[in-house]
Amino acid sequence: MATTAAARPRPRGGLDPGLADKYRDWLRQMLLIRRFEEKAGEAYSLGKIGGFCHLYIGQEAVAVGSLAALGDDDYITCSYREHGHALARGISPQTVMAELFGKAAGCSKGKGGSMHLFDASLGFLGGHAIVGAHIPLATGMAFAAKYRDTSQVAVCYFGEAAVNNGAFHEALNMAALWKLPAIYICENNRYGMGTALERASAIYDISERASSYDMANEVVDGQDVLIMHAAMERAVQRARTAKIPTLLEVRTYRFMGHSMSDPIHGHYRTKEEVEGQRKRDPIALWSQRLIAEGLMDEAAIKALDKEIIREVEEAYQFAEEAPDPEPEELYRDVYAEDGGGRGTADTGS
Ligand SMILES: Cc1ncc(C[n+]2csc(CCOP(=O)(O)OP(=O)(O)O)c2C)c(N)n1
Ligand SMILES: [Mg+2]
Repeated sequence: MATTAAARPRPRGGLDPGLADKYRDWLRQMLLIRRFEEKAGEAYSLGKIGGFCHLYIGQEAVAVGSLAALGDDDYITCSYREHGHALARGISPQTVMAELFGKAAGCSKGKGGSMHLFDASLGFLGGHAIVGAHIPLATGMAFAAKYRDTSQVAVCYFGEAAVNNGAFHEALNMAALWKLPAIYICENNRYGMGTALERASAIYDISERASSYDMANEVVDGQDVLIMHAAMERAVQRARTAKIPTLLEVRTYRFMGHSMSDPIHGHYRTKEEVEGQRKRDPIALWSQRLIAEGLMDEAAIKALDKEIIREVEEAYQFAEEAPDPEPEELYRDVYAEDGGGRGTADTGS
């Protein structure tokens, strides 16, 4: 019988050489997110992007490590800081950039913008701007999967400020009670806008909140893509086979301001703190690991980076030249017109 990647024994403390391509791809994806975000930040400063724009720089290993453990049919829902998740899920840089520019070729037809990226064909069901409001939606997606008796799982990404929102508790209670295949990923980057976690939450360890619902939980180092991936594989296994939910508290850090209109540290954190955290840059950590394990060398990483910068440049050009949506587009997608598409209930009509 062939040995699966998950079952193959790994050398102690080392990476599995049989997964070298996958490991290199994680670096490619993290670099793509980083370069894309830098370009988006530049475009925002030039006035090419309207509305809000929240960068994910510093948190790349969370989206890349976790999404790599999912299957094509699974559901994903995110907060407004979701460019990285969209790219890691496979929405093209062109259509994400075009969406930020409000163009018709954007993944939400230019009507969603930075905070509402969407691609139902990939199970990517937003991009949500209201803090915590998408957590019950993910619970509903997990319920749908169980009700239809599929093996899908529903994954929900949100920030640590969302756990003080009633919707979080209602959604987790239901998921635990009904044993739903849901994975709640709290990206704890320590701040909700400019409010430190300890100023807003009565307890520091967010993972402990799962105990209220007798839910499986883990604290995960979100700067290490391999650790993130392993924790997510365990959560996916629990959801798919045992049909039980998990709360992952992922400790990470945002290197930029809350949104493009905010300074990097402001009054709520010091320059020294940000500089200290930058020493655990997930891309640098993973690059060093690949070099140490002999899976890549510096020249190969530089070449990969160059290729990605070119790819992002092309996405930018594409978005610049793409046409605006037609005015009639305003009236489309307001109400569902039929029961087609993945995840839409069969109304029997
Ligand atoms: C219900 C609600 N209240 C307030 C806001 C304003 N707001 C936008 S982002 C944010 C902070 C959220 O922080 P966190 O959940 O930790 O996510 P992060 O921005 O750190 O990724 C707030 C309060 C909102 N969008 N929705
Ligand atoms: Mg936060």
